[in-house]
Amino acid sequence: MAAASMRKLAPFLIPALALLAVAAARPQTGPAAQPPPSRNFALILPGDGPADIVRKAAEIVPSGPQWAWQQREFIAFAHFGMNTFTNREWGQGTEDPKLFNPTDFDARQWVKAFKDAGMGMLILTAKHHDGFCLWPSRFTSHSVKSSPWRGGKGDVVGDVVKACREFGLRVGIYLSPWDRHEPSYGDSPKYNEHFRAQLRELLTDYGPVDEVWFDGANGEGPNGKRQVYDWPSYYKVIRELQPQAVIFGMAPDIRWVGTESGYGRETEWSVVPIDLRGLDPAAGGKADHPLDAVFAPGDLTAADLGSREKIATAAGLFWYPAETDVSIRPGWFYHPAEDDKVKTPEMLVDIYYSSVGRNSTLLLNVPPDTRGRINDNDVKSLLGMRAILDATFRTNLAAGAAIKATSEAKGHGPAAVLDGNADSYWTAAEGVESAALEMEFPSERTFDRAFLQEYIRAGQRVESFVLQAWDGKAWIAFARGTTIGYKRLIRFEPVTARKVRLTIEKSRAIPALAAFGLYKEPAK
Ligand code: FUL
Repeated sequence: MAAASMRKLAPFLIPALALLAVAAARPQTGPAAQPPPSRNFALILPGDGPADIVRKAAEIVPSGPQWAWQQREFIAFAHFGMNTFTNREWGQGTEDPKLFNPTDFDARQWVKAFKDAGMGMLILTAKHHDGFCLWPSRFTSHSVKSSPWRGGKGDVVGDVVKACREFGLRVGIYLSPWDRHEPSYGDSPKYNEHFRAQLRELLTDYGPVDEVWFDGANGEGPNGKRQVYDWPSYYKVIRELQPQAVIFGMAPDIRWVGTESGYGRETEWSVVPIDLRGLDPAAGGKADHPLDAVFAPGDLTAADLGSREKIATAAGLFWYPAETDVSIRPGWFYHPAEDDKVKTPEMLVDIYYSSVGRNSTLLLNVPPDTRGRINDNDVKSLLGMRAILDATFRTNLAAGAAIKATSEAKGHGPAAVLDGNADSYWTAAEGVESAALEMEFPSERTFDRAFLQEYIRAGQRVESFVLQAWDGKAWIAFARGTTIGYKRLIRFEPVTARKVRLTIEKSRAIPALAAFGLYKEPAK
């Protein structure tokens, strides 16, 4: 839909950039002598050849907030608002606030279901495109305070935040820039001011907010209102008030995966091109958020965003990991006619493997109904999904194996991938980019799922790998893959073996793996 295509963001394949003072000032002693700076971006200089660019890509690491976000893995999305009561997906902005009247609102019921499903955060649509606010904003009357719900004294954002704190979920806020109600929309400076004020309100009054979701959707059409969003000024408010938060979408922290299907790419790079030509050389790229000033949206729907070919002509590179948003139902908002179209536990598990298992996070939308509760069908599917995942990943069948590596760096032996500690990692010796890990179990094991994890705080590096089992005479390949990143999950037909070998065939730098696992999904 138009909404989705508007969210497209960016690799910017703009060739070579002018020499920046900051970059020129970098020591020329080479990578071995000088540890690379830990940054989530890199400048490509005119003299950089393909090998320099690949090395630079491999040295880029997530920022602190990006790393925290990545570990959240599975996030709940709740589309709730005026559309819930008008049975629509996009409201006009002219709806009477009196229509908003949940009959049995219970945020605890939603959050408990999300918690039980294993989600660690909830992102709520505080304001969707119709402009109706789920909190009693001081900057508009088009909100819960003009509704009959709780006599105009209710606050959905407040209740949801309270329930999240009680159940230990983090909080995220979706605030639609496109606002079809707000009269100042289209008068750019005035609306920017209004939008910042609303952001400020939400990020001040409700405690910690860990993700702000900026949708690029806009359905104004050629004759509609023209609003020029002042994105950098929005980022500034967020950085100031919630420095630990990441910004999704129209911002340089977290990118849209490129579809709303729940399926990410087989090959998913967290490092992609960015045009850094506008970076302030005086700030030396050392300002807290140097990318905020230069980021511009582009197309994120391409099949390949970060391969060697894609980065070869980049003017800069940055860590820009993917979030996969999808709804448990066909629509984003609740519609009674979709009660029997809720995705089954098996469909959700397939989506999990295809998003979380492909170096992305999964943002699963579960929309509350007109009661202000999550329908039983959705709760059942969520719990069914959790039960399958828990049963599958309960026991790592590779744990306890005797493990050796064809190459290892001092202090980073291969046992690190089986120790259950994501902070320890195996890495090959300097200069060795292809290496293998061989595991021998005390007895034969049968498995049909594999889990691999790179130590991404050293960068994303692996480009291809293969898994083989020893059949008594030869090594037989049973699975292969391209990128790993934060998490790679692979499904295959059951394999029974005592010895398994993981070979990293191609990598952008020495491979660094934090974890490896083999699992068996129980029969139904
Ligand atoms: C789109 C919006 O237009 C939809 O209504 C929904 O909020 C989805 C997550 O993003 O761009």
